[in-house]
Amino acid sequence: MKKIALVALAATFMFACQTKKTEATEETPVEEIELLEDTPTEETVVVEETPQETVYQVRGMIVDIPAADEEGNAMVMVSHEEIPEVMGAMQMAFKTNTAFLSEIAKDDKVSFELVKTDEGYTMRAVEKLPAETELILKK
Ligand SMILES: [Cu+2]
Repeated sequence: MKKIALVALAATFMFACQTKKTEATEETPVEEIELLEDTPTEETVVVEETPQETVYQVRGMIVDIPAADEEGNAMVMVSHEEIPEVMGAMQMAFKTNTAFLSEIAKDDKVSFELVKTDEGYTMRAVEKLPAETELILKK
């Protein structure tokens, strides 16, 4: 009786080992396939999430910097030069993050990137121009 029990135990053990081996062999190619499939999917998502934007380099003068909201954004009033094929010289407000305007004040002459997306215009990369810079603004 003891011998039979041992053989049965050994058989169970061997079966268990075989099962594990089989599982391990099956798991490896599955993981590889998932990795291969993940890479192009992530790349596709990044391309889809990139917003369509057109960037114009614009010069103007800061007219007013109102208080920013909780995210640091504000509608900054700017008197800007003509933007060829977009709009003439005028005074208008652009949404921007005022965290980047630490060295910019009212009446400063600036150069900035005007970003046009489906959601409208935003202003970024604002740089102060020398005070003597001559701008062609709407009077
Ligand atoms: Cu405008």
